[in-house]
Amino acid sequence: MLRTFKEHVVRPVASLDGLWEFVPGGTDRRDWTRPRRYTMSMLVPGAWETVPGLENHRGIGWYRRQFTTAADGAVRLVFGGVSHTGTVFVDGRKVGSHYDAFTPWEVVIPRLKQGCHELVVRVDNTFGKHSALHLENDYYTYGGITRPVELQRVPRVFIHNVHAVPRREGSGWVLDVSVWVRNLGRGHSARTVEIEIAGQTRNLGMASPTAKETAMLHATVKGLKVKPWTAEKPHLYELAVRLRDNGEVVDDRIDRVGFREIKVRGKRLLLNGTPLRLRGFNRHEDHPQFGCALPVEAMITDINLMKDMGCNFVRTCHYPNDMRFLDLCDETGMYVWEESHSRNTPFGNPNFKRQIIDSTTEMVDRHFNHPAIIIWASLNECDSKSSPGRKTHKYVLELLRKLDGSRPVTFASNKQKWDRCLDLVDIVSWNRYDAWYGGDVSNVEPRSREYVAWLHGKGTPKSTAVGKPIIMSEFGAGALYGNRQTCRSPWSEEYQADALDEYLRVYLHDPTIVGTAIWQFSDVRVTRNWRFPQRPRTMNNKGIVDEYRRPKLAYEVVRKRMNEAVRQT
Ligand code: ADA
Repeated sequence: MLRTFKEHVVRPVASLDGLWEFVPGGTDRRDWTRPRRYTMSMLVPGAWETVPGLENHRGIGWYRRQFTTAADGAVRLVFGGVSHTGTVFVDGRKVGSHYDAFTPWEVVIPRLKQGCHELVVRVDNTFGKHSALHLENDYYTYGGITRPVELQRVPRVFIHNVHAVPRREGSGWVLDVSVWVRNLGRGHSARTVEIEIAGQTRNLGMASPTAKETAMLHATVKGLKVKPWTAEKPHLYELAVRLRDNGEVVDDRIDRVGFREIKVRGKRLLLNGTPLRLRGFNRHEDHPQFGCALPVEAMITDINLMKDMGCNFVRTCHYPNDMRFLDLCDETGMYVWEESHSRNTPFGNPNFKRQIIDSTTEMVDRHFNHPAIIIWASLNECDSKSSPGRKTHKYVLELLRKLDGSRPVTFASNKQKWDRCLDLVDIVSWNRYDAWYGGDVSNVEPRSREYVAWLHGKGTPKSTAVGKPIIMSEFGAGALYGNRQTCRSPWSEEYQADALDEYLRVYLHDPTIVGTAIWQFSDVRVTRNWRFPQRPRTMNNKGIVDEYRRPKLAYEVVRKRMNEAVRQT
């Protein structure tokens, strides 16, 4: 299942998860020779690196399975994520493809005969000029159909997507609802759009998309008697959208709404009008037993561990996450900073602009309704120093605001006082390693004071961000699990604990720092030969837990500091 709940009651949906036939292809992405034999089976969702012999396979993989349709008509195949490029063939005919592992995508086949069909997916996780976002990096690009797959039967006119924006109005709440209705037919069609939420059913009016077009219907639902959504009390309401044709319900889409409003006011972040302070982690989707394809059982373990340490916040570094993880954040109450796929990404690749726009658009379009997402971001540690770099930051941040004006936007910067883009964001976010790269624990406080004063100082050339809230979006230190040293030297668990203790002592009690995101939750695999050859174990070892989620000494330090901060709010 794509979600932790059923998105459809009326629309027939079948999960295509399970064992598919599989055969690894070569490493040459230009080779499109269809395999004659499939020699293995591969779990979907899953990463092929978890299969012995394929741990380092950077190339092509071919997947195949059958599916059956109960009647002639249109089908919609939905992929939660394919890493990193998927090309889909049905009965030998190419029907769609998609680049980037981290956003859901779909293939709609307007007419398919009733009966059994062959589905083949060619997966490519190679690096090169074709891939501007997936590249040698300080995390690993796995290979496979790494998130769930669904087969849906849709009528000629069906619900393509639904967005819902909760807004406070007076003492109550209203809901701005947008419904996109797609028409696969050759003629004009009109359908009634009805919604049901919090015990109220409303007719939103008629959507009448012309042939092969999509029409959007917008309405505001007022007078809702609901409880607000917060991390402490995550009240969720089911939103059912139904399409009626002459009174008969012909399609539906179910999502959830959390009534919460996130605003920036001066140096503060406000949730439902109350100052909000974020305490949490950067978390990669990575696990030695699952690659990036963590099952929900592993996802909820990560959330429970973060909550156990007193955290209420997670940054999906550096890409959009699995919708089921976001659902769990909605349900358990975790604030999320979600960002489109980029980490120190060079802008010079000719494919970059198209690919970052797609990743950003798909992220917002598909993850729009998650109340847990309170911040949109992109372009982690990219070029925010040069004029061309500023142009890129400008169009990406403006795109985020155009797609969704209801959430603040930011990017995580490591350009310190050379940054030329701080005027473009709602929140200033800094990645700082004052106790690690070129420094030690004693650097943390003086550097933090210096930068906060610089940002809010008068007259500094870059003080265009005066008066904006600050999130310390990354800070940390490396420690090898089990490396215990009374001399407390770097890479020991003791040093990491000392560093985190000082970071949190300084950051959690600075009123202008509204959020902290430790780098990082767990140790993760990185790409071999990445430019930091000194990554021990070819892993990023700054996790507070190791890759198997075994706590390092810093775990207790984080828990103590975070809970101290909770007591003081
Ligand atoms: C950067 C980057 C992270 C990670 C971190 C580190 O801040 O954003 O992805 O590489 O450095 O561990 O050095």
